[in-house]
Amino acid sequence: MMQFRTSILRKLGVLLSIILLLVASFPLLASPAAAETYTVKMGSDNGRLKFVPSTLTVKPGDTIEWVMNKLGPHNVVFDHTPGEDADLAKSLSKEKLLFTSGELVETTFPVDAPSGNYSFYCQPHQGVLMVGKITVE
Ligand SMILES: [Cu+2]
Repeated sequence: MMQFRTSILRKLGVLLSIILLLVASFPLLASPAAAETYTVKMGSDNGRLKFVPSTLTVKPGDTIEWVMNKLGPHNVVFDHTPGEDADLAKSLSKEKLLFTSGELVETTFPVDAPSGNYSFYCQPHQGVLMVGKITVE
């Protein structure tokens, strides 16, 4: 009987160790994959032709959600990337014009996106400086 109890206790101990190990290692496993999503409003709440925020710092793999807010139509055209990579600029751009409040498009920075500054503008409102900058860390 005593031996039986000891064996059960030992098994419980092993089980607890495994559970603790899994729980403790979970944040380590989860954090590298955790990409952020940021929201940028197109047209400010107070009726200005601006991106809000107009500057943002992100990491490769992060996503920008461009939300049509006010005074459309708006779109997003990237004109400069680190190293002036025209193909990358094109792939980040969302040239479709958004007219309806609440409409959204997304740009995801590739996991191998070079660090540095990326600039963009809204085509219909480039003349009134509806522009912005994203820094990839
Ligand atoms: Cu615009």
